[in-house]
Amino acid sequence: MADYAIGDLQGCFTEFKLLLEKVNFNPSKDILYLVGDIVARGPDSLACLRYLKNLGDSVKITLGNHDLHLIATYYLNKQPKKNDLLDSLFSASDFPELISFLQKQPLAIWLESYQTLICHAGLSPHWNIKTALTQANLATKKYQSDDALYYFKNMYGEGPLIWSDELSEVESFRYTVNAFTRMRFLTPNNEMDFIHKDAPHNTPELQPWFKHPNIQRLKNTKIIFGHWASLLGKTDNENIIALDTGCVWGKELTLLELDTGTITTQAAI
Ligand SMILES: [Mn+2]
Repeated sequence: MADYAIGDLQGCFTEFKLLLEKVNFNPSKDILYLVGDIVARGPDSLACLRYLKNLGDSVKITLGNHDLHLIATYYLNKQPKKNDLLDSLFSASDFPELISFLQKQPLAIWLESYQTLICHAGLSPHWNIKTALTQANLATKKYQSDDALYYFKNMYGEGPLIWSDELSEVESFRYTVNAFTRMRFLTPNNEMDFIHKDAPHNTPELQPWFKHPNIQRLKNTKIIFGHWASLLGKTDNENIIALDTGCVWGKELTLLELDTGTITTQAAI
């Protein structure tokens, strides 16, 4: 019985299967957590989604920006971007079922026994774990509700860039989605920055969200996230675990065994 977390798949199905074989993943006893961005840019997003859906209760996913964008594209009846390589998914006979499977997944997962938060991009430094889970749960219910179309229509846009208890329902939805799925850097005013994607040493004018003092002082809490391939797994904090190591960009796919902290990787093919 083992619990694993794995970084952004982005359609890298071959590497995903090889990595699971390396750790002898057994879906009848093991649990696999995915930090999101299952789809887009890589060669086989369709196979990734079908495989995960068939694993049933042994897989848990926190949605990434690409996953939410896929669901929104479906809801808004739009065509996928060519460079996302999603044409075969959109023409698949089981496309609606795969969208529905993805839509059932939350923005954040709290693992009490590991005192660990799992999410795609990170934890807003304006929130403690309890507030973050409350906001994640509220936003998740909105994109799963009968009003999902309304929320997908209003999901896009960068503001508000800073959290406030005074935000409207739609504003707090957008802030929550952006913080959990798109955040990387913060400005000196603690606003989220959505322009820069490079490694922190190339972006000294901005602060990575996990370097904020409110995050650094979370001593007995771990945060597992993906989304930021240019970190290459480096956060300088053993409790802040970056699992996106850029498989889709020709680097590698990373898997963490939660109990032991053991890292296993599979190079991009
Ligand atoms: Mn992402």
